[in-house]
Amino acid sequence: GKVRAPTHIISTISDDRGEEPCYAGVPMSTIIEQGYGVGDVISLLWFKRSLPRYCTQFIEICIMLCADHGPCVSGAHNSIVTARAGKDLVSSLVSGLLTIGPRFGGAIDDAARYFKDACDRGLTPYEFVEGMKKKGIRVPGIGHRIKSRDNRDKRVQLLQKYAHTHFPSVKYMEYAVQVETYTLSKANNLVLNVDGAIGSLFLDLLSGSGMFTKQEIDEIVEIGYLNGLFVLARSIGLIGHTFDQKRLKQPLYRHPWEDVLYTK
Ligand code: Q5B
Repeated sequence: GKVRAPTHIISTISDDRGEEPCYAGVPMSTIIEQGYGVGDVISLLWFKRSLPRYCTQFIEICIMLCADHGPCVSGAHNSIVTARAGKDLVSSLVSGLLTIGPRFGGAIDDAARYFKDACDRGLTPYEFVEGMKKKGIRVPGIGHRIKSRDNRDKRVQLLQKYAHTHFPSVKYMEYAVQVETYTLSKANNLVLNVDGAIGSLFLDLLSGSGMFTKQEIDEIVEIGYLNGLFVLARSIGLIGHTFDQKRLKQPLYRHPWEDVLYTK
């Protein structure tokens, strides 16, 4: 019989060996001719399946809403400083990307993990938030530096409005809103932020679409796919900031002495 040489890599998402590349078995000509969008491509390459249009549109909305949030946020600041140090596009981009983490943009997976666990276990917002406090963990997806009860994040409102109109269920998002109601009773800026909105709504997408088994949802949440949405989206803005600095021929950045507290 045939002897199969051992392979060093297993790959299940794409194949470039035939006449045309395929994403999760779908040929490139179908993707282009059938008018697939970026949301469809993400569905194929990340989730290995075609998702209904309302889901792929939700993914695209997340990408558009998170593409940039001005020059002052951690990621853009790093990219700007790096570009002004004369570094290339990739260096400026990754310097910004490396700030994405538990405090900035990278709280989506943990928000999904904690909201899912708390909601599935039937914890009241009080039990959940106070339990987190006892463990010394800030609730991922809650809190913002500039957004507050009186200055709501429009992105969160847009995501919620879309889900209310198109999702069959918004159980997890409603739980996150109940958590927000409780945290807002503690401090004005403890709003449901964009990470928390995406984390909770993606749980609703996964469980309400009927496209994923319970086991698959648990695996997605455990592995942590969702910060990928912010990383992908914000790359668009970070690249923009890099080009902007180069176009403006900005000099080397040096932080002003007056803005540093020198102390012993
Ligand atoms: N406290 C975001 O903190 C921030 C609490 C909390 C319980 C919380 C903080 C936080 C969880 C991580 C998260 C995503 C660091 C944020 C994003 C994208 C972005 C960014 C942009 C974009 C802000 C003051 C008091 C303290 C704290 C308590 C704060 N957060 N308690 N749960 N979650 N959130 N990140 O304002 O008693 O005085 O010690 O870590 O979801 O990144 O636009 O900038 O698109 O680019 O600096 O929108 O909330 O507040 O650290 O001075 O805390 O509130 O324990 O209490 P702040 P702090 P106490 S969206």
